[in-house]
Amino acid sequence: MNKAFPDNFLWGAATSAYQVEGAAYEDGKKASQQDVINKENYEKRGFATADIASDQYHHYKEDVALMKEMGFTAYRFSIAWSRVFPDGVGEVNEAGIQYYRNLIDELRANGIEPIVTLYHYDLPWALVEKYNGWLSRQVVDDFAYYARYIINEFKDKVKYWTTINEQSIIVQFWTQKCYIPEELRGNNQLRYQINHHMNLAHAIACKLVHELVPGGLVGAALGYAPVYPLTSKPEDVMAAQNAHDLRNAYYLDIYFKGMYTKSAMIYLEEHGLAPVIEEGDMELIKEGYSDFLALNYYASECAKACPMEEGKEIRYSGVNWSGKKGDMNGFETHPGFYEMCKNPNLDTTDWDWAIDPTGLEYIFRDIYTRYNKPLMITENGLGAYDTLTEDGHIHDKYRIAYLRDHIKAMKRAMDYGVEVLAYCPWSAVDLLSTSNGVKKRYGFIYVDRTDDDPKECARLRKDSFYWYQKVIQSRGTEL
Ligand code: BGP
Repeated sequence: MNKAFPDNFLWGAATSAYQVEGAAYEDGKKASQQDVINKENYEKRGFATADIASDQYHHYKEDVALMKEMGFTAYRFSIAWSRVFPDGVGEVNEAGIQYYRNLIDELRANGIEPIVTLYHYDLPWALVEKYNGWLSRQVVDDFAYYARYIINEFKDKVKYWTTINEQSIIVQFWTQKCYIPEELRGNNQLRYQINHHMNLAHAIACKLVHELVPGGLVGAALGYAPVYPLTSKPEDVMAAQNAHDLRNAYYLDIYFKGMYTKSAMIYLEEHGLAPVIEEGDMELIKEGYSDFLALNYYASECAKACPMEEGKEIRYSGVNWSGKKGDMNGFETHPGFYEMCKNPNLDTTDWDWAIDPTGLEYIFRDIYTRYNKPLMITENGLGAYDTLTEDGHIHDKYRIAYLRDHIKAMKRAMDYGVEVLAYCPWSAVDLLSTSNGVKKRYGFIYVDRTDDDPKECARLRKDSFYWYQKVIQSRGTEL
């Protein structure tokens, strides 16, 4: 028998607006950049669009009832900026904001704490058309306008706020997470410029929560992977340190120290990649301090030394588009600094993500020791192909095994003193993957649709649904 989790520990799961809601053009909502990007993905690769996704817009009551049945005490979701402000700024769309009022009221009526993310990749398309979205500094003011409205609207109903989802992943996979015009895609400095604009937006949102929400708590939701050295050779260990500085510390130091990690910034400056920072920016970033850090943890990473060599160039992470193990097309490389590589010690998912529960314990211990702030999990999960049996079951024992091992790892970190507020794995219901359509599934609740055919999006309980229900009921003693 495992030791019980604290009484007030929040158990739930996560989703994001464009991946789950659908109703992309309904009740006054206009396109977000994800509606456009996913339409292109559909045309190019046959993955579902975001038009219907899991249709949570029409199924939210049913979904909340299922969450309640599982015993959730929290639900982490995001607000679609373009549902509330279809043009990014200006007039509020009454029907759009009403949807979130209804959802939040429904959650609270069922004893489920809303954990709201302000921004999860889905910038209003109007702002991309107007000024290329996050590439322009103007977006910071427009985000402030949107964030102030939302935070003010829900200040009495939402205690936990996360600002921007996964800045680190946006830098790596910028054309998937942001709409970047073809002609700018060769300019890698813009990745870090976008990130700088997001740092400002994040800081503004933190300040707004502190100003407007009585007792409110705020932090970023960071996509985070520990970086292990491929071998114990000192040059590989140093490369892993370099990778950690540029991929992890570069974000954490902003959130908790209000500064850019020096080594990473010097590397970026030397390669013409550093963002332009204006007067007053760093002061603003310092003022927008975080109360906690939300972590999205799926996998660990591995790095090795990368000596400067003729013809070796800077490149960023590849993607496994096919869902066949081994199809990952390339690793991030910074000659003279580090090169990411496969960890030979770990098994992977079908999409080549290393499965590593110990990595979760490791990052919790490491981050807590460095920054001493409470942590929460806002994503963690296994993307897998599920099979719906003829009699309507989904036997996802692989998902149960993954989640069980990660919950155990989280508990070990807590037993060593790490303060953890919540566990919200990815995802509550099956949804549209950011890069692999709907056949890569994560949910406790199965959504009956395919990439080609949305059908009725009927909901079915997977085996993991019943398993998680028991975990919550027993406060983690029955895993
Ligand atoms: C995170 C994102 C989520 C999510 C998840 C799984 O990076 O915050 O939006 O989708 O990863 O990734 P994918 O959908 O690519 O499998």
